This record gives sequence, C-alpha cells and structure tokens, in this order.
Amino acid sequence: MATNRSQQFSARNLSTHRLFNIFGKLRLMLVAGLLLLPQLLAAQWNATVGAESSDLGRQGLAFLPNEIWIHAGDSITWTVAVAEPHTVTFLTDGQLRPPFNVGCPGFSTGSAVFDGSSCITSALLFNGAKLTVTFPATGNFKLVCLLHEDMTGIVHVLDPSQPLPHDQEFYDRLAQTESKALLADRDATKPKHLHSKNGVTVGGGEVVATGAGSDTLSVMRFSDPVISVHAGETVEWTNEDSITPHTVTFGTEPQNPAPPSSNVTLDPDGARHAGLNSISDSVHSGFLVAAPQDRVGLAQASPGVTRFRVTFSKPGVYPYICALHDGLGMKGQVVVLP
Ligand SMILES: [Cu+2]
Repeated sequence: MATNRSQQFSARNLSTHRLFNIFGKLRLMLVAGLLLLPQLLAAQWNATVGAESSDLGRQGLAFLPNEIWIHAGDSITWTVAVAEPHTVTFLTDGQLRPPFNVGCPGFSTGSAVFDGSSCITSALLFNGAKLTVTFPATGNFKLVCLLHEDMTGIVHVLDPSQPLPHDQEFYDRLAQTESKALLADRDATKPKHLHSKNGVTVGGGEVVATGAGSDTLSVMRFSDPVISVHAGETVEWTNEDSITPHTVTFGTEPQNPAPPSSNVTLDPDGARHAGLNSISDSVHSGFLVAAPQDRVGLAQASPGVTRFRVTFSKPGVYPYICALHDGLGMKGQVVVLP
C-alpha cells in the first residue's frame, strides 16, 4: 500500500511538473506575442498616384484615394500609375513649400517615416515608382505633390485602440471611382475665354475639392492641333488651365523652359508676341500659366501670362510642341497658306 501511495505521489508530482513546464512555455510565448503584437498588427496599405486617359491627353493629378484612415505603426505604399511624374510629400505645418528639385531639402528613396516633426518627400516619381511611408504617431497629416499645387490629400493616423472606418478593398474601389469621375469631366475642355479668330486653346483643367483636399484634371492638348492661316496673319494661344503651365515652342527646345526666348516681345495687353519668318526659325513662349491663387497674409501675385501670339509672314508648315508635355502627345501645327 505504502509503496503504491508513494508511486502515486511521485507520478502526480511528475505530471504537475510537466504542467508547470507547459504553462511556463505558454507564458513565454504570450509575452513574446505581446511584444510582437504591434508589428503583427501593423497593416500595409496601398494607394495610387495619378490617373490618365489611354491617349495620355487627360491627366488626373490626384492621390487616389486622397483620404485614408490608418493606425499608428501602419505603412502606406504610394505607386505612380501614369506618364506624368509626381512626388509623395509630407511637409510640416508652417513649412515653406520647397521646389520639387530641392525637396525637404533632400529626398527619401523607397521608404520613409513621418511623424509630423520633419518633412519627408520622394524625388519625382515616374510611372511604376513607389514610396512607402510608415506613420508611428497619431495625427492628421496633409499629403502633397511638390510638382502640382492642387494635388493634395490627408492621412488620418488613429490610435490602434480606435476602429478604422474602411478596409483596403473600399479604398481600391474609391480610387477607381475617383479616377473615372476626374477623367470623365468634360467641362475642362470647353473654351472659357472669347475664342478669337485664329485662336487656339492651350490645355484646360479643373480643380475638384474632395473634402480631403484637391484633385486636378489637366488636359495636355491644344484645342485645334492643326490650324490654317494666311501669310501675314497672327495665331493666338491662350492657356485655360487653372494651374498647369504650358508652352508653345517652335524649333529648338530651350534648356530652361520657364522664360520666353529672346525674340519674344510684350504686347500692350500683356500677351507675349513673336514673328516667324521661316519654318527653320525657333521661338519659345516661356511658361504660359494662370496667376496663383491669392491668400490672406501673402503678397498679391501679379497677373499670370496666359497668352502668346505669333505672326507668320511666310507660307509653310510650322510644327510646334508644348515643351513640358510633348511626351504626353501635346503637339500642334500651323499651316500658313499664301
Ligand atoms: Cu503642356
């Protein structure tokens, strides 16, 4: 009996020991799990940058979607899906907007971390290029493109204890709807100014407020890609895009597309004007662009130069391009008849 009892006792002891061992291991796994939890729960989100028509002529300058709710610790990967380049940029509140080629200063490549305390930006991202940004801190952060002023969005970073309103599938659908609506907008191509005889509308566009920021549609086309005039007549180009600059460039493209070539003069109404005497001559309008939007507390901007005139003295076929968007097919031709 005694032997039996002691055998029983030691058997019980052994199983208790085993039990403790198992619980110990479980507890270790639990602690490790809790430590790893933030990384395990950190989600990876995806968003698209830009939308375009199949002929590249209509460019949606937009973050799609341009509003997204995530948890602190999550990352978002933005992928450029169009021929027009963009940047993915988070400036700090109050920071002066830097030129796209200067950056924060400097650029992040591949990935970046933004908590609101210091600026991060990609360089110009071309079709297929990506930037992944991790957001360790809660806050509401404005997303901008340094190349396109009315291309903005917002990222809401919530504490992981808060529920998120939408999942990735919702954002994918929203991005598609937003991009279709933006590209389908036909108002952008309706001439808004008095279309004079021999007038060509340059581009066209619209800024759309979304509640989270702005999307822009820019039409990268000349309204009449081929126009016929007689020798001695003048063609007038007017940029009707609210934000995007364009040029009218005959012959050799200049290194710096911003200023007009030296053979351009100013008309009394502020339009730029040049004469072309031969199909081998070069003339460049410089940037034709609307004045930027005024803001309380900032110096008023001078009127933009949106108009360019060229007087043709000799018959011939004069091809021209927009030096900024010829890659998207923005080209035209003036046929000068005798
Ligand atoms: Cu252009």
